[in-house]
Amino acid sequence: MNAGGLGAVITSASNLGLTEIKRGHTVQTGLNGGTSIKRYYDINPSVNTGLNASLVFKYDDSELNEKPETLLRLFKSTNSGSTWLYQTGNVNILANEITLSGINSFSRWSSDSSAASASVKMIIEGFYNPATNKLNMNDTVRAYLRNATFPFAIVDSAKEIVNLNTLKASFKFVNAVNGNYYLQMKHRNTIETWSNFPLAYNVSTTLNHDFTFAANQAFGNNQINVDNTPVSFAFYSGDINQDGTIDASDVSEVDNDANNSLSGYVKTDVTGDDFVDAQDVSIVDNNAFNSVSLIRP
Ligand SMILES: [Ca+2]
Ligand SMILES: [Ca+2]
Ligand SMILES: [Ca+2]
Ligand SMILES: [Ca+2]
Repeated sequence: MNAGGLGAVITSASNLGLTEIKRGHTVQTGLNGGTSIKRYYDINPSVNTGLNASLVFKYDDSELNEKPETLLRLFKSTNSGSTWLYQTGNVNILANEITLSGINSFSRWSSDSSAASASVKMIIEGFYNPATNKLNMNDTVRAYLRNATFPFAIVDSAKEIVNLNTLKASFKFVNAVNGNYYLQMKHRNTIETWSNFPLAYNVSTTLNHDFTFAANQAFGNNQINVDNTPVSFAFYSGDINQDGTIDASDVSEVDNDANNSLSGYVKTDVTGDDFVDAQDVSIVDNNAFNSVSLIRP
């Protein structure tokens, strides 16, 4: 049901009865401490319990209110916007819609991405251009929150894009409670890298960690100096098979792909130019020569 084409599409096996949907464009406040995009819906079904419904919340790019679109999630308020509850949801930034299922009741719904759980600044060695201080491409990175004590169990994880200009990725964690956690970072062809210490994490604020300004921002100082203006350190590139060490087996994979002039989005492209050649081999070779390996608590 997309009543009146308003852009709140509800599907439910239950009969919601007569349902009133109103769309508003006033920015809502207090969503996990932040503000909303410029759209909300008041959804009031006659029957409003045990619905097990799904909602497709549509929006327009002009309504983003400067929120990073990939982090949009749904929030609901049962008191007309005084307080808000986080509801998760999956955003499709091309279709401009956020989808959530398993909804048992409706009320006022809106969306916010201001609640970044962690903003992490990092450099991927091979992708970095010291002349421009930028990465050669945006790429996917994964962040994990891990317990501060042995066996350092994974508490939460999130996947995001590191921006080639800002060198930052903003992650949204949904499971972790307040506490101190190691931040563990993974990328398709770098050595897994951990934060120097367990970091204080609070669900209502954004954890900021900058790996780049000193080697010792990473556990075991496990970073390489890639620039002196500004002084910058990066995650080591070249763990192609992601086994925690850069060695002859990684070199051999890159070597093979370089011989075949492989192109496109491939893990053996450690420079991020979508091409595998001698430049990629040289970086991996160098790190293999230095026996670069994962260092973790
Ligand atoms: Ca969009
Ligand atoms: Ca520079
Ligand atoms: Ca390896
Ligand atoms: Ca390359």
